Amino acid sequence: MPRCKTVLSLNSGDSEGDTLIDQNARPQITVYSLGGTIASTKSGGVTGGVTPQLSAADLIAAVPELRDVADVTAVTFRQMPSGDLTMADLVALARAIEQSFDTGTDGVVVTQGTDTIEETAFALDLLVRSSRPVVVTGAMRNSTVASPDGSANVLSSVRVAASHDAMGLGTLVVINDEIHAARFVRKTHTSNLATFHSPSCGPLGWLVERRARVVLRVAPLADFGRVPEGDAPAIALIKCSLGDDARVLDQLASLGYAGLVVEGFGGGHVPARVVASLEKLAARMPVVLASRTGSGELLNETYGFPGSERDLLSRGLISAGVLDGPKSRVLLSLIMLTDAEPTHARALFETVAASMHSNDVTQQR
Ligand code: DAS
Repeated sequence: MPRCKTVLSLNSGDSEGDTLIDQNARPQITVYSLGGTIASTKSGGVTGGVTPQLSAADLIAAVPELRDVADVTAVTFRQMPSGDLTMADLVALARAIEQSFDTGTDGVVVTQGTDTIEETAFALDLLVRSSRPVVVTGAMRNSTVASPDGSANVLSSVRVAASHDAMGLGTLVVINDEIHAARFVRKTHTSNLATFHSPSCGPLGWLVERRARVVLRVAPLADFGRVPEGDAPAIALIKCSLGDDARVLDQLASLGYAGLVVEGFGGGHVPARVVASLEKLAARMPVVLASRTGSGELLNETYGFPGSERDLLSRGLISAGVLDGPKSRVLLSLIMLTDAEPTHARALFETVAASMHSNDVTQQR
């Protein structure tokens, strides 16, 4: 029996049309596990400490309440600390997710290490074209300590992935009973359960009793073409700090980097002494200017001193808009994997970055 019904979409660029979860059918959810703390347990190795070992089936078996929510299919896709994931892993995962949607999955949950969720979730947001829910989750406490949070996060995530209200929100991060948009969420604490925040706008919703509540909706992301499988070109991410002359900038091209994201001070400022290096680099590769503050939109037209946002943008740097440095790097990596021509990369980056805060329905997928 088909679990989803296909309906004509008024504003989707997706030739297959949008799909709606059939609210009368039992939801079909696929859980992909990638490793991380949520999958970690004692290794018995010589170094001690926990390592990722639990499979997707193990994670699902630990949550009997899932039987009341959905039919769940478990897929162990990778088994590693999240810092070892690559862009190629994420492109492959996005393909697998799209295939599972094609064969009747209503929603997807990805479990992984929390360290890089803010990047992986945003990559999936850019890569997966379906409007069906994709939810990324993890855990801050592994299964060997008191009150591990993995099971509760899996249950909440499956509830969100099975929710009609989560359709069309892009990839979400569900953790600690909150629902966050991939484009805004950040890990903000090394160990606290409430580590995930969306500093620019707050969460889109929350879990209460057995329900997923979505109270805010994000603008649809602009499409930048189909990303091919393979390794993304090397993109450097450099944070400005007081007194540093950033001499490493002059070595980037010879080291083989194809692009750069620079996290400037405040609204998008760098020391005057590094301006010439950035201008030179921007003439040969895409150079994105983000803010190291981690919240808010890059300024555009306020300051006029050498190294100010006006100065840098006039010298060919690309504004990150509302994206922080790591997310800008994800976007630039995927764009360069799709179309490595620097002028195209610039236009594509600006289009996608602008769509984060646009309500122009013509940009919808
Ligand atoms: N083990 C780390 C990781 O894989 C941390 C975590 O999962 O929370 O990201």
